[in-house]
Amino acid sequence: MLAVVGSAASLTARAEAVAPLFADDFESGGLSGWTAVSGLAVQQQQVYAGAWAARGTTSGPAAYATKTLPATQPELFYRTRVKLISLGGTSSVNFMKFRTATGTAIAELYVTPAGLLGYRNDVTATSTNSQTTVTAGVWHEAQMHLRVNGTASTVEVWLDGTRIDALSTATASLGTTPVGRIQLGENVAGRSYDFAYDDVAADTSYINSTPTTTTTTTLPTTTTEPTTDPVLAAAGDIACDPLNPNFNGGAGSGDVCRDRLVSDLILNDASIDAVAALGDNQYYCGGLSAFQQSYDQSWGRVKTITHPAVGNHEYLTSGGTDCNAGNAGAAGYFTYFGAAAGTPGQGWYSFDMGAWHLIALNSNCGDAGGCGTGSPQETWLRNDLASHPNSCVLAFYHIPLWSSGGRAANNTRTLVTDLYNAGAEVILAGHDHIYERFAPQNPSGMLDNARGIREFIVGTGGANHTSIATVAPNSEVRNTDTFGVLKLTLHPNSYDWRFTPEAGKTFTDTGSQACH
Ligand SMILES: [Ca+2]
Repeated sequence: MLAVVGSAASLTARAEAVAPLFADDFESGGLSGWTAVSGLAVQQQQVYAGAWAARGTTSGPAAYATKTLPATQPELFYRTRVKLISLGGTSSVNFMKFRTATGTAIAELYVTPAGLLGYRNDVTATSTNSQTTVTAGVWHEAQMHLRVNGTASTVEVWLDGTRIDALSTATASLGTTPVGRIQLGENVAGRSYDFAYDDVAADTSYINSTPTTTTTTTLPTTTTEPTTDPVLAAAGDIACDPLNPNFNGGAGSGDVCRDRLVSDLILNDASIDAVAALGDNQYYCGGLSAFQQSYDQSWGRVKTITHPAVGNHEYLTSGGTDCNAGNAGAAGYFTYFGAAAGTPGQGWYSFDMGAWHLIALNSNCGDAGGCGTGSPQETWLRNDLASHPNSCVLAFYHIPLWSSGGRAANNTRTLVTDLYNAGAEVILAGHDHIYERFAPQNPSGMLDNARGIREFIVGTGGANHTSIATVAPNSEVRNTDTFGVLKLTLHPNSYDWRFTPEAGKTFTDTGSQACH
């Protein structure tokens, strides 16, 4: 079955990756693609691909070229193949550099005399060396990503497809002037080296080492071809209280208490690597005995790969099985999930899957000690984001900031702002027992296809369904009658989503989108 592309934004992102802002493989036999050239030359002796490559060979004069981009870019990825034929002297040699439209240096990648890869922030005049060696005599692929955003600017560096964490940060100070020019080679005279360059490209998204040669025709297969990238399955609002009249020994009845049916989906799908339980995992109050009698018999069968978030029901202390003062602080939840739920009592923690960073948050803000600026959770989140500059970030928690189901709440807006500022891609929530997909939005709920976060509500874990109250702005897809899980395939620089319905239902929702 062909997948449906989810939005115009994903089309745009893919198209840009195919037709970059700028590319030069030097097969023209010259440097006519460049705006200004000083000392750099094309030649045929040291070539990565084709018949020509650029080369800077010098024992003194500078050897570089600059390209003025068609438009300034607050965010830019810049890739080159580079070969160190020789490197002499005692100074580092810069080989790729970002400048503003007026020529002011922003940041650059260099090789030290010892052959280590480093990056210089030209705005703050600070240099950082990695322990990564750029081996001489072989072609490498270097890529650098800048997002100019004041003190929350992003720098990411990859060598041969591996991100160099020592040179990557989400809290760089790169000023506020966007990138207007890129430079290939070293502009400072008095240095001695011989570097070759090929396959130069600049774009607004990660530049793959094997560029796709077709555009939209490749999109349908993106979500269906075999992949080894990790798959997360998520839903919330899951297991009925054992006292529920529809519990039926865990099998449920009609359209209620069908958490076993949903967990069968996960058990029978070998592609799923991890599960996110999005809160209200156990009704009516998440008492430990309720977890053991109900959740543990259904979703508990995949507990070893489950990452839970805590919901509002888990904090209740009356109204259901094992609900009493002893359940204060969501005691049953934290006891049942143990270390998988993070530090007992907090409800927030993070982990990595593949290239992605995933963050569980506690949207029961009163119980969490607040969700506002400077609260323990918000402080932790900002620090966690700063120390994990992954290009792709997902957060999940229970109570949504946006919903058409009537249960949205503003309490997480500061947390969402932190996520947005860090360039996060996806939020998963529950609370309304519906499925809903939103277009990418900024924290104010405005459409933002460039930097926005896409929220999914997946309150379809089996407990029961609720209805649509008022369709919210930027809501793209809604369903109120199908249990199931949202599967997210976490590619290194993009994700695919697919809602997988309970047996006997047909509703689905699929798409793909690049990370910011
Ligand atoms: Ca070439």
